[in-house]
Amino acid sequence: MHSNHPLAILGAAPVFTEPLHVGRPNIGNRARLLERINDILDRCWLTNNGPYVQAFERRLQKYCGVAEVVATCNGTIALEILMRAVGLKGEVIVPSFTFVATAHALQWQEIKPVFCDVDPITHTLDPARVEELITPNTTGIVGVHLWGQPCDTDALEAIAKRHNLRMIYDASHALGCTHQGKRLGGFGAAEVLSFHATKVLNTFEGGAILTNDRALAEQMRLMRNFGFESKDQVTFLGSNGKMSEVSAAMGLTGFGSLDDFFDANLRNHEIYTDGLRSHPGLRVLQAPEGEQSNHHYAVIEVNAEEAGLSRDQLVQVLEKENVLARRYFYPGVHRMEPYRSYQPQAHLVLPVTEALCTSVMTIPTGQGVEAADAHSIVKIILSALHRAEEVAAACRTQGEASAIEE
Ligand code: T4K
Repeated sequence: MHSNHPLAILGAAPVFTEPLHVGRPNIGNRARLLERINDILDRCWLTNNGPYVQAFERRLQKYCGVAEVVATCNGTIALEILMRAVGLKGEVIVPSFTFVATAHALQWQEIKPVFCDVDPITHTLDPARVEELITPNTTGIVGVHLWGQPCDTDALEAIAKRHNLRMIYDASHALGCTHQGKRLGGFGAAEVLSFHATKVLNTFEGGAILTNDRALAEQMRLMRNFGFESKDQVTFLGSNGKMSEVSAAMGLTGFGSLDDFFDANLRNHEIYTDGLRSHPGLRVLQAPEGEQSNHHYAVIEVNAEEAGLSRDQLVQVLEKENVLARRYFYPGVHRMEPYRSYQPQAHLVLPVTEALCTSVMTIPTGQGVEAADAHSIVKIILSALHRAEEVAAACRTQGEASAIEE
């Protein structure tokens, strides 16, 4: 059946007439959102720790089971504020297999990100490699729960304790994911979430810092608002990291549909897993046994030799069908500027990261992807692999043609 499925890369019409995105925003109950926005306009209170931001913080605090939540205008500023508040300086150990913001938040404050390799199964920091990178200048470790996969918190926190380092997490992908039976958010000194439009729950732009340390939260609240302790009184170096009321209204509205978002992701994840698992050379990333996941990223590892086509060729095939698969997080942060220039040798200690950067793709999921769409995506991938030689030749000629057009 799959072998007969026509393919756009071989000249057929694309399966999808409209592009199917990775990261299409989940929109909750629109009427409820507009009601909230009207209320905000009626109150004429648009930002600066208004009632919607406070309600969103309370909602998040309860949901994640943490003592304190500091909502922010995005995840990157949340990381910057947290890194400064816990006193990171000098060198900080961080994965390179992450979105560039994790490292930029350090470098922006002239802290050197020291790139560490990840575990090939979970794609999170490999504790055995972390310890090798500690120097007298190291002040902390930033773990990333990539794709919502929890870091090995026990091992990382033991290392941090042994070497007197601060341990924080970038949990941007991880809302609703559990670790050791608890929702992520309360591990280490603090954790950061992102509510960017592309995240499972979005506030248009937004983020939050979650912690059980009340004094740290107090300090970060000041830092989020220019350091204002009270009117006219600035007691701290601060920035502007405030979340707006409209963003918080979007977040509260999203919370009302969070289970629907999770259900759509889970359904798509199961279709991808069932459809692709038996093909050699393909691995659909799975959440840890017994834990909950938001399944917000459908992550496929492609072993080109076993599968018959490379990750890049499959991305090309899918793009032709209007399925905009992404090569997250290619080429690896260590191969992006300024890190590539500052640390040209970084790749030498990152063999797993380097391999993942050429083998991982994410395919569309979320509420915008129906079950039938997910089944079609499976069929496209399997058909392409079935006709690998023909497809590889078409990828080559079409790749060359588009290079000439550019
Ligand atoms: N740490 C980690 C581990 C992160 O993944 C991120 C963000 C951060 C920190 C920083 O958090 P924030 O400061 O962003 O809160 C996207 C997002 O912009 C970024 O937030 C996210 N990670 C990253 C994984 O993905 P791009 O460069 O891929 O975005 P873009 O514009 O290509 O959009 C992705 C897809 O989504 C496109 O196919 C179009 C679609 N899309 C996008 C937007 C914004 C829509 O359909 N509608 C939209 O409104 O980075």
